[in-house]
Amino acid sequence: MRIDVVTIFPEYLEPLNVSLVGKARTRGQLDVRVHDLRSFTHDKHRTVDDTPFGGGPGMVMKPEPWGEALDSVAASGEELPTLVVPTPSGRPFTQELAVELAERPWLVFTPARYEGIDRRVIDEASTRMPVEEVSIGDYVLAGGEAAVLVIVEAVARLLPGVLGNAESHRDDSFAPGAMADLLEGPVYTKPPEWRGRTVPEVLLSGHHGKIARWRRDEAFRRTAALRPDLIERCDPATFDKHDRRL
Ligand code: 6GU
Repeated sequence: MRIDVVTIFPEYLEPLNVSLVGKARTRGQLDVRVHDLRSFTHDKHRTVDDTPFGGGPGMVMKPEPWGEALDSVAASGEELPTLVVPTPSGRPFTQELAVELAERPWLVFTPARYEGIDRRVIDEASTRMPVEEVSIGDYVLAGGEAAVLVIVEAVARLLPGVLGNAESHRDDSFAPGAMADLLEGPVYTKPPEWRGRTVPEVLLSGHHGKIARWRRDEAFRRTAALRPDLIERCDPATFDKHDRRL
């Protein structure tokens, strides 16, 4: 997969060199290119913002640098990229959207600062390429760069061969399957006793059926306590008799 990011803070994207995403890049599974929006300005001060028409607080990002940046980046590949516009007024970012984005060959991110980008940039881009405006949650960030890091990490780990163990995302909270829509329960490793605290017996029993049942119960209990909305949203047919007793 190819990922381009256009930003006024290229250094904010440095974490893309680290850990899972960094490794995917050095392995050639991910081609990440970060561009400085200011390199698409032509004035001495490399201006990217201006006062909003209609008044109001803050500044709005000017259309011209974004237009040039998107023309240049979009023309640099074989196919059409999907434009991902991080904004608190976007479509909520979920595992489902992460899976959708992971299926695209090429994503271009346009994280904004200030009060956002002149609307015409997104409107004009959508005449030429698919556009997803995406929010990572109901809170306001000072800029979209942190959202890009979140989205890229969630997408990259879904790419074929990026996670060490292909089974690793099977039981993820929010992954489809038997644990669908349940939060993951607790996990344990050695030693079996630590500071007087022991690992639940069943996990040491080697009884795979009982272990699966226990994990599902823990997931169910945790979800009911922390995210009752996820249980409400479930198809009742996904619950068995044992769940109903919890
Ligand atoms: Cl994607 N951007 C900004 N600036 N704030 C956000 C967001 C994105 N998602 C939630 N809050």
